[in-house]
Amino acid sequence: MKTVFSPLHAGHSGNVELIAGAIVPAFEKPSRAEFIRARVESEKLGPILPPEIHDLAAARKVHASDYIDFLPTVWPLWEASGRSGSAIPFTWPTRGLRGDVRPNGIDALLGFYSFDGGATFVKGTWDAIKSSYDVALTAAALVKAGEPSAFALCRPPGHHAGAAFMGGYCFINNAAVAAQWFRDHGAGRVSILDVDYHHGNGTQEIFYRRGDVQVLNLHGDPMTEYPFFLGHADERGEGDGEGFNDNYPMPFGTGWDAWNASLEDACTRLSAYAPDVVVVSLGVDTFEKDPISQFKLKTGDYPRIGRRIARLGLPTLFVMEGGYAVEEIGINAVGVLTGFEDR
Ligand code: OKP
Ligand code: ZN
Repeated sequence: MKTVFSPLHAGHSGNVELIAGAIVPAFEKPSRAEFIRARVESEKLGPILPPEIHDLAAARKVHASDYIDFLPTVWPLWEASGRSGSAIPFTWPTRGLRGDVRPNGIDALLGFYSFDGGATFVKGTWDAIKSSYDVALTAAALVKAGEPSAFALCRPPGHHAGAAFMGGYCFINNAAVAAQWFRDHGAGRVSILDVDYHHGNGTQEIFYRRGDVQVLNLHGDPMTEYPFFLGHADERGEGDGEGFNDNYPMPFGTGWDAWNASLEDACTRLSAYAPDVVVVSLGVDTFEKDPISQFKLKTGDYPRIGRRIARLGLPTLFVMEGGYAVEEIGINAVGVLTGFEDR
């Protein structure tokens, strides 16, 4: 399997986040991608290719154009206002406030275009976002050209980013961009299978009213887990999208047997939908030792996930999302991919 990877992710570094009442270095950090890249090499998964550079047209097909225009301006606006450190949103237009009026100034705009304080900018962040997008599109093109599968080693991740908002370490929704790109290049139907520990609220929002992209999500129950405000089982899609969104919320402590039962059900629904291509939002924060997650999957479970996905018998694009047990995420992510290849 070919991997697409860009070293530009590394400029998105030194960010901080607010967690449990403390400001700490962000868990989403460059070493994550480096551990995965190193494991791709040591396991001889296949060649590692640089991304082709794309314009932002494909991003504008799933995101609001004004949101995409905003992202590269964040750091310049932040610096122009005399700031340093990390640019972090802190005020949101929640219930009772005006979410329909776009205000001025960097603090207002950061809040207007986010749902939490988890997507933060440093100087190299936009170049990293853009490289992650280029990685996803380049890997998608490999699958369209006939590769049975490809691995987009994206960083930063994407599945929390919605049509017009960032959050949860995510800016451009790489999996959604890729799914839309497949639709625009000959695929009649696309399925997105999101196995990250956290609900892919952005992906769900983007496709919620569409029947041409099926979205299946396995994740920690939002009653107790981030992102808290989406990801319940009764969210089944609306209008043309009714019946094409499926959520599998699971409790803290979920291990392989229960998780696998959800995967099996999702795969059954996916096969019934009979898409032309599958996009896997590949998070490995379901791992028992993940520092911010509460599932109990073990290293040996990840190849089994890959094998089950391979049994779908469909062209498959893997798009990297989360996973924070830094030492092991390379082993677990690449374990899914070698499992897919049954080796
Ligand atoms: C991204 B992905 C906020 C703390 C909450 C956010 C987790 C984002 C996970 N500062 N943590 O789905 O792995
Ligand atoms: Zn996650």
